[in-house]
Amino acid sequence: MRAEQPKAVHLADYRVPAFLIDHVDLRIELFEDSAMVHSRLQIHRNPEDDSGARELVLHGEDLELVSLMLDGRPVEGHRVDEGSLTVPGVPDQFHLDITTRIQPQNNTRLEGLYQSSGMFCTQCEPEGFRRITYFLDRPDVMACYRTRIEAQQHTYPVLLANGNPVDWGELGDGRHQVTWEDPYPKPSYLFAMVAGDLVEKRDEFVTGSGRTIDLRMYVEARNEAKCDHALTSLKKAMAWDEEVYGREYDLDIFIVVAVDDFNMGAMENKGLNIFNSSCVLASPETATDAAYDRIESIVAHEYFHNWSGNRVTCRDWFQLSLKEGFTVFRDNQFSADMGSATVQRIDHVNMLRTAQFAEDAGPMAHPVRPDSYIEIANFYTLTVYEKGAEVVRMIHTLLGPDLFREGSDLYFARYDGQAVTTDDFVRAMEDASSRDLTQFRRWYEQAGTPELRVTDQFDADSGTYSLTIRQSCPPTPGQSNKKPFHIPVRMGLISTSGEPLVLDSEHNTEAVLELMEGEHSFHFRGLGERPVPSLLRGFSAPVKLDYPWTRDQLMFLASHDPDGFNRWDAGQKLAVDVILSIQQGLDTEVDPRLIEAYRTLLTTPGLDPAMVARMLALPATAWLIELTEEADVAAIDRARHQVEQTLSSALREELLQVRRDHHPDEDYAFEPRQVAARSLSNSALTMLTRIGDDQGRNQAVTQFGQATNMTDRLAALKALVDSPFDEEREDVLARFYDDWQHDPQVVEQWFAAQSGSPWVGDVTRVTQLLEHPAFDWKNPNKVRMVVGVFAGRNLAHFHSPDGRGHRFLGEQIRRLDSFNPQISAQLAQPLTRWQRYAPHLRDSMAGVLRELRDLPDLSRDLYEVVTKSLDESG
Ligand code: B3K
Ligand code: ZN
Repeated sequence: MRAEQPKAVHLADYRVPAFLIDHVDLRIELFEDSAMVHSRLQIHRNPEDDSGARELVLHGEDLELVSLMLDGRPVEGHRVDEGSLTVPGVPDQFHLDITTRIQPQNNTRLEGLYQSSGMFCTQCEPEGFRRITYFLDRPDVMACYRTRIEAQQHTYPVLLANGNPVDWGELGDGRHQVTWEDPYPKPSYLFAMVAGDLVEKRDEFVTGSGRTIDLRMYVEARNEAKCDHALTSLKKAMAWDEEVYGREYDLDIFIVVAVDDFNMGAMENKGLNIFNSSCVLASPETATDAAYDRIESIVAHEYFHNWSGNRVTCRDWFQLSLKEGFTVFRDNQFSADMGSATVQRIDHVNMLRTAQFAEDAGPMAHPVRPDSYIEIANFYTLTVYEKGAEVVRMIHTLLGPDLFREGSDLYFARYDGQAVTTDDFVRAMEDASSRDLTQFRRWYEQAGTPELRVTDQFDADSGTYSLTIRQSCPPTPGQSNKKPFHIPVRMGLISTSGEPLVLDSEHNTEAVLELMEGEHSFHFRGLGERPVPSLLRGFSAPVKLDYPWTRDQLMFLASHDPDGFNRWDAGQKLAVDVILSIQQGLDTEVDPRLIEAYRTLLTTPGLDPAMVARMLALPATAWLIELTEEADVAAIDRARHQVEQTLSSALREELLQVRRDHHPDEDYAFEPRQVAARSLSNSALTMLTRIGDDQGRNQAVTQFGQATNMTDRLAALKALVDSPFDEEREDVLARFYDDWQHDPQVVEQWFAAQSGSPWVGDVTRVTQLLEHPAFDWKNPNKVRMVVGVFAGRNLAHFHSPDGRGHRFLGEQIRRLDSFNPQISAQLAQPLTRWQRYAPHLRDSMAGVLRELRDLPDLSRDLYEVVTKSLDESG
């Protein structure tokens, strides 16, 4: 057990800062064994603070204080504690000169300034700047930065920081300097610098007002051919943000840097976005369609932060969703506009429902705007990001696109250059639309996924159809009673012949019902027959919806609902029902209606192949677990497997036909038509190899050998790995590694193909992967691809009844916690929902959590996850 229990920080304790910093002048000297950071701060007392503080308290962690001067004179009586530097008796306005020594070379936490593949880079959000120098490291302290970087010219020819370069030159001794100035005030978490031997790729973008922006990407020389897609995505995002939100870029230069060792996907530092290599580098030979898609949306996400996050930022970290929820919503809208909006929505909701709902029902559940935290790094969660985005989407649904745009214009105009709250965002939306969102604010305050129970009645005499909707929300930690939410339910009614029915006197066939109370009834008149309801179209609210559709009705909706998302959802509901009925012993065979529904899907001409591929995919095991009490993972997995095998065998001919009809043999392009065809064709291939089909095997082997792009090559590899063809499996795995061992992003995929494999990814195989020469404990991507994928996606092996999978994860978390606590805390996430599982799994998961809790040197990050999961932190 840790000697000292870390303390929680509470939103209710927020106070304005006692001091503000107007200007920061940094001189950073980089050496091989350390870095010297000279910081000159221009500080004044905050007129809004009434605490009368006489001391200045700056944040700082793991710093060596070398010198401290106030207005040019050495400071006396200052105190250095763990986490802070206190300067007593300061005047109302002064300069502070601070020199600290840090050791980026030994920084394994990857927070602050660190080294990755021989280059220096930074990650300051949320609290990394305090690991570079002493500072008021909180987002409501916004300053203008001038940054001078000095280093050996030969080893570090490229020196970058935020803003525009204003001065550069040689310093003697083979050293040089570049000075950057950022004219926009920003919080310290947006500070960034990079130094390295990098190649530059240039492009440009002309803004709506006619300014030419210099776009630059800096990567290691070996990655030079992998920059085009990110630059293209960036230009699309810049044009889109002007068109849809009226937001133009504000500096003359926009820089993107790729770094191999990075704790998350990317970071929106002002003018200098830093990316995890796997989220920015792509070429057709090395990256899949899924990676192209992810890169496009992450590049856009980070770019969009320039307004939603940087120009208008968060007052404190409880407001994180102010920038993240809004920016995820914006990148979702962008992706929808770049390809198929329905497919994009399906993929997004699938993830939300599987993973965010689980978080919201577990011991770490927290509101979109949390009330307290022990370690803020643990709150970059699906709730803050994805549910936060759904909350913004609901505002968009309630206001409609035009008023929403007026609201966002008002928000940016009113709060430009300020650090504000989610409440300010909602107020701007209210003021622009004259709508009252008082009750709607509960979405930010109450955790948990609301549940809607829907019943209906049809009165044939009057032709009136009535829907009654009751809402409730289960208790979550610290919140036992929930008040009703304001919920928009988009819906329609369909006649038995498949026609959309008119709902009102204005002849609308779709409506948004607004729920405000615990129970509501809605009446639709003038109907000749009982309709089939299509509810929660496009997933208009992040809720669970319960309506007793029959299997026949679901089949009907899967082919007739005018809403594409609901067609997919009806198919999923049908498949869930079939799988869980088998698992619970209510059925022994697969319902032939499911097979026929799939056959129709595969043989109906003119359907979007991407949509067909989504509809063919059975509900994920994780989602089935979510829908089951006391989940017996092995039993769920067996039932799912039975359904998968039955469908694939029954549809063999149709699947082979799909392979003939849908495989593009033109040069690779990342464009919706080709992506859709590849996704359907490769889904068919996987289904064929899973049942041990010889033709499937031959096609997979040929495709593996002849593919000219990574989408097809990796699909063939995975199809063979997850198949009964032992010989081919090991052969293609060995060949793939031989061919691609020089490319870390491809090797990551090779690891994941095994650690995530339901066929071979058991603890023995995953342990071997950890010992593989290409595995590197210090590289978060490798750790995530082996340990994270095993525990997060390979559920049958992770939850093996003997508890080996759980113990394996515990060991790796323990090992990682000593040098990268953000990653160890992230990896612990699959253990947190132990209470949902069958008793034997529950005990073994809780056992691992207890062992972690009892470690003497547990990090604060992991401490919070483990104690909250065991419900002990109070
Ligand atoms: N804002 C960063 C996330 C930082 C996470 C720090 N642990 C990336 C993003 O959401 O755009
Ligand atoms: Zn973000």
